Amino acid sequence: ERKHEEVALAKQQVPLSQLQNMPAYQQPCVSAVQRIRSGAQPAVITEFKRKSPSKGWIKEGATVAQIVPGYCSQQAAAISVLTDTDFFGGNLQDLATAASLVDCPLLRKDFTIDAYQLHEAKAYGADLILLIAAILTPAQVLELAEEAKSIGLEVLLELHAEDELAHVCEAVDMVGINNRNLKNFEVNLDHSIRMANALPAHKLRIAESGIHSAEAAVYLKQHGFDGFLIGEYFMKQADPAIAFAE
Ligand code: IGP
Repeated sequence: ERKHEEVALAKQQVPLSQLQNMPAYQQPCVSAVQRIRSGAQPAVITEFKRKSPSKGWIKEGATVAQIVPGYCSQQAAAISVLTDTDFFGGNLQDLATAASLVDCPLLRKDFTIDAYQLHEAKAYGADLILLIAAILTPAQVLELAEEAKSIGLEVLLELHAEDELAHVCEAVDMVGINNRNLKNFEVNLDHSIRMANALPAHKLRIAESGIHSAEAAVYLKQHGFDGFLIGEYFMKQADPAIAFAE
């Protein structure tokens, strides 16, 4: 409780009790897991991303209203919205805007290190949150995942290195394997396939990053991935939703 308040204060954000009174906090989440399990495979989680550390600006000045409704009407399994400002040029208002425009499950994409951010995600309209193994201990993943589940959020755990497999726990709904090594930005699909093969059979497997062709998606699907998270390839097109439809 104390910790929440400290984080809120440090970031000059609203107190937890105020987040809990926001309308979206009271609403049930839409399940991305159910959508992926019941929908046509493979599922695509499309991402709204203005810029990235590896590519710089992809679509400077792009608005959620221009892009997110199209992703939704083209049957995205879920839509990822970056809320990190420094590296990705996003913010919480982007998430709130997306939530007001579509009923597709929304992933809050950020560097989650504190439970406060989970409550914030829920209050601004997220259905699903990201935990990144590279910046958390297995104990932190367990604690944050259980807290997220307790407020109805689903959890996507992102892995990259082999030694992060120990971060996978029951409270995690889906495992994302990041094809991109965040230290050198290299993309290696075969490394991701080896990682996916080492996961418990019942977890949904999502391949993330650097997917720029239908061939890459087919290859990953043939090797056991249930879905893909794709941002830059769509965002760099004149119309991201039309690129996704094709
Ligand atoms: C999307 P790409 O290469 O299709 O734009 O990648 C997504 O996987 C990438 O944005 C991402 C990310 C992250 C962003 C993967 N893990 C963690 C922020 C934080």
